[in-house]
Amino acid sequence: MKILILGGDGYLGWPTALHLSDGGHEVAVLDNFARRGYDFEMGVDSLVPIDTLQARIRAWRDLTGREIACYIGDLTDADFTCHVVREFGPDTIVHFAEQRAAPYSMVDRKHAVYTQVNNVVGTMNVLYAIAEINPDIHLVKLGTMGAYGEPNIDIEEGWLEIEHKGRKDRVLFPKRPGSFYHLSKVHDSHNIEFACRIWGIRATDLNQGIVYGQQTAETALDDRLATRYDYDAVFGTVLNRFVIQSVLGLPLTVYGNGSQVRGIIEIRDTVRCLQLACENPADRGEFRVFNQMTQSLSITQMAETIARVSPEKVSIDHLANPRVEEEGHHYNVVHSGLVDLGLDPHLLSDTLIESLFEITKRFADRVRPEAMVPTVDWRRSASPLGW
Ligand code: NAD
Ligand code: USQ
Repeated sequence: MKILILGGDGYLGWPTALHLSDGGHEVAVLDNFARRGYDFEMGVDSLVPIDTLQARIRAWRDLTGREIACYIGDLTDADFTCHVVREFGPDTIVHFAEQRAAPYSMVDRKHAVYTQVNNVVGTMNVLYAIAEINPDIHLVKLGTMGAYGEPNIDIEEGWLEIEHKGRKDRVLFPKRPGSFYHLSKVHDSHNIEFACRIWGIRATDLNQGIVYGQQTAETALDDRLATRYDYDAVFGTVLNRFVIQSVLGLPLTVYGNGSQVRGIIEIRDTVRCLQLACENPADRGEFRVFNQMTQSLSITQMAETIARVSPEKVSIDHLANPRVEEEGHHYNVVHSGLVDLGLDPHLLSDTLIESLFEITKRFADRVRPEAMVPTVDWRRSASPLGW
């Protein structure tokens, strides 16, 4: 297949590009380097150093003989988006290219508006490019488990059968997310479902849980192929942060009482899920949804797991929660769609955590400890930046 990967310079887009290229697909990546720009804005950097996109692509070609085409530009530019889709002519478009940090979207009005415009407008331009150039293209779009929030009923895969006053219907599962970032994913999902209905395009919405880990079989081949590994309180995700805190001898920062439960997935399963979704496309007109997570843990369980595996003694701190979140809630998620397609999940294991300790130790001197401290406060419409 010809697969265009939007956001192919990011934490997940780059390893997915390598995995699909290794699987024999003809791959192109597109990125505007916004993610590298947020690092400049905040004065932080990926813990594991990453090469430029062009150098990574050269390294992959030198090691494997496989070419990856590269487009530099912004999806909010409709002409650019159409140009790339027309020129590369993909069978599948994998869309990772959004501002993806909840805290970044909650800094202030400017960051919230930027997040929603970037994400919603970029996705609209992709939908129009598909409809105008080739409605047969399969859109594989990264969404998020957090879009559902914490309903007091089980979370189904995207759709819900309801019976109301004696009548039945199948509706999109109700959403109640916890940040303006997560809301941008809800808006995207509605726009994509509508495009499937009116234009008959095919789409898969992958509601992914929190990703942890840093290496895949392909990125581990050479340091030049490494993907990013974030530790700061804005882009660093919880399990990766707990690993890094434990290596640095810092207390693990549990927000609130830690009873919030979240769906998680290891990065090797992310790239495998993307491959399965691409190779088993949705039907024309179908808006297909998978919950892309492999297990559920509370934040306290995550912290206790890392503390147990850590060779050094680590403490667990409960910070006043800077976010507005439910605690002690019901959380039972259906996530069988990708398993039915062939996913064999890697669950959180001591071996994986130990390998992350090793990666972290190699680069621990690159950490700016003050960037670990959460400064974005959900309850204030303008949080102090603190960076
Ligand atoms: P990332 O920020 O590392 O990668 C996103 C990439 O998209 C970046 O390289 C960025 O420069 C690019 N981008 C952003 N806006 C763009 C635009 N307008 N035009 C062109 N390129 C643009 O994020 P990630 O962690 O790799 O996440 C990828 C996707 O997966 C996101 O959509 C995110 O919401 C979703 N997701 C991530 C996680 C996670 O834990 N990392 C979990 C669930 C879902
Ligand atoms: N948390 C802590 N301590 C920390 C960091 C986070 O207790 O030091 C808690 C948060 O309060 C939250 C949970 O851990 O309850 C997850 O936070 P996170 O920053 O790891 O993840 P989140 O903000 O949910 O966002 C991440 C990705 C996002 C993706 C989402 C998947 O950044 O792109 O969409 O995970 S999901 O959570 O399923 O929506």
